[in-house]
Order: sequence, then C-alpha cells, then structure tokens
Amino acid sequence: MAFKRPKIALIGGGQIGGVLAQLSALRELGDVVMYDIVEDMPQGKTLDIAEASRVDGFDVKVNGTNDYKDIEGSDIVIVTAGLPRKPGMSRDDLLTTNAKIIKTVAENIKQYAPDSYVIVISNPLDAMVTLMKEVTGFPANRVMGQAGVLDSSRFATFIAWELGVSVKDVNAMVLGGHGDTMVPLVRYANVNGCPVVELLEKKYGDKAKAKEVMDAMVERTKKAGGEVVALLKTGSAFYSPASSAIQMAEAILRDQKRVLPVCAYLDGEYGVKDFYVGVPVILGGNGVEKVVELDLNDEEQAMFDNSVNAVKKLIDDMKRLGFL
Ligand code: TXD
Repeated sequence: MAFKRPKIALIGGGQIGGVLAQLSALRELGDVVMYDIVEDMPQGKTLDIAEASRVDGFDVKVNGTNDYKDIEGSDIVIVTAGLPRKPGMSRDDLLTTNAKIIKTVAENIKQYAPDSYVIVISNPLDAMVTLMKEVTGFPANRVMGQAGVLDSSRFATFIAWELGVSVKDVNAMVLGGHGDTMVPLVRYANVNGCPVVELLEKKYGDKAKAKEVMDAMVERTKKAGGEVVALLKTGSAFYSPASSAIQMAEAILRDQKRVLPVCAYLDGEYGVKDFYVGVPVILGGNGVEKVVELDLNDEEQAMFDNSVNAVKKLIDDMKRLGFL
C-alpha cells in the first residue's frame, strides 16, 4: 500500500480562498488545488504561494485551475465561491446570486469529489450549506458550514480584551444561524473555567454594569462581520473566516474530535428536525460525528428558536425561487 497526502480543494480563489491556500500549505495539511472561474487568477495566486515554500519550509503542492476535473480525488473541499457583501448589503441579499453559483459548485463536487467532506463558507451561510447537501446528496456528516468557529472567536477576542486576559484561556461559544440572530452563549462563557459573568461582576462591583458590558460584547459579536465590512469598504472579513475553516479541516483530516460550533444538520437535536443551523459538534475523521446537546435555559432556547426561524425564512425563499 502506498501512502498519499490528503488533497484539499478550494472552490473560489478570492480573498478567503487565498488565505485558505496559504494556511493549508503552512500547516502542511495536504496538497492544495484552488479552482476559480476567473482565468489564470488561481494559477497566479497558488504559484505565488508555492514560491514561498522554500522560505516557509512547506512540502506540499499548491496548484490553481479553471477545470473542475482537477479536484478529482479531493478529501476535503472548502467552498468560498460567490460574491461577498458590499457595505450596507445584508447576507440575505446575496441569496439569489450565490445560490446559482453554489448549485453549480455542488454539481461538480458531486461529480469529481464524490467521497469528499465539504465545508461551505459562502453566504448566506446556512442556506448555502442546505443547498450543498441537497444538490450533492452527500450524507449529513460530510456537509457542513463554517460560521460558529469564527463568531465564537470574535466573542472570545472581545472578552479577552475586556478582561485583560489571554485569549487562549477564553472559551466562548456562539450558536444559531450566521446572521444578526446568532446566539452568543453568555452563561457558558468562561476564562479557564471561571464564568465571565462573575469576572465582570467582580471587575465592576455592580451587576447592572457587568450586564451592560456583556450585552455590548454580545452586540459587537453579532455585528462583527459588518464592522469589518464597513472598515474595509470593499469585500468582507477574510483572514479570520479562513483560519476558522482551516481549524475545521484540520479537525477532520487529523481526526481530532474537536468540539466546535459548526453549521450542522439537525435531526431532532435542540428540538429541530431536518434543518441546518449552528450547534456544537464533535468534528473528527468522520466529519460531524455527533451533535453536542446543551441544556439551554428558556431565554437561550427562545433566542435559538428565533435564529432558527430566521434561517427558515431563507430556506423558504430558496424554495420559492426554485433552488430547493
Ligand atoms: O464566516 C463566514 N461564513 C463568512 C462568509 C465570513 C466572511 C465572508 N463570507 C462569505 O464568503 C462571503 O460573503 C462570500 O460569500 C464568501 C467568499 O468571500 P471572499 O471574501 O473570499 O469573496 P471573494 O474575494 O469575492 O472571492 C469569491 C471568489 C472570487 O474569486 C470569484 O471569482 C469566485 O469566488 N467565484 C466563483 N468560483 C467558482 N465558481 C463560480 N461560479 C464562481 N463565481 C464566483
């Protein structure tokens, strides 16, 4: 038997795609092939990245292509194809444009990489993952979306800044859809086991002030994507979404059994059936191996249900438009 390196296909070679390629190479996750419809661009980007291999000391192939055939045999496919948000544009505005693109992408993944694990990043995220699953017909453990890892990292970053502690010690999770209704789990947020709520109360010596500060961090987390969009003027966040998807890909490729919030298919968990939304899962060599069910209190469950309803609206729109 001959061993071979894993193969990672990136569909979309734009801002996020470029960082995905570079991070995959730097971590030697496997050989990378980047597909884009724009002629020569993925070849140019990957050539640029590959030419740093001696300096960075990575020993994997990084190639670009305009031909889906080149993704043949991929173990993981990360999808960023589509258009990013412009200032003032909601994720949902992207629905129609990106649904058409994702449908074509999914048909090609089905044809050329039928055994792959698929991580979707394109917005509106929850709807695009649903469409990917529908068109590929892959089992649910192999089709997932990246949003929660990033949203949680943003939440953890704000907490670390506020408390003046290392972000490495902050555990914070965000559930629900990747939109304004996402649910940062305040009650579970902790610094190496110490509840953030308690630390804030100690810091301010006042419950009301502590709540105000936490509420502001929750709000900033929900709007964090928009904050970056407004500053960049063109395009949306790309470093952090790429890092987040790479964490998921690595968890699968190295069978790490990480517990990460992932846009995953629910089959009755959290009271939701036949539906994709962000929840904690065990991510390992078999993809989404298990949905981790937390006991939500009434307030959290209400926020989660609200978020599910927002995603349902998107799904209904896709049905109306004939995509599902
Ligand atoms: O956390 C998250 N899930 C996200 C998602 C965080 C930030 C941004 N998020 C979304 O990712 C964003 O709203 C977009 O829908 C995707 C990709 O964002 P990116 O910033 O990488 O967008 P770019 O730079 O425009 O890259 C998109 C590429 C570009 O090179 C196009 O030529 C290509 O997609 N594209 C296609 N590739 C393949 N096939 C088709 N049909 C196609 N159409 C466009």
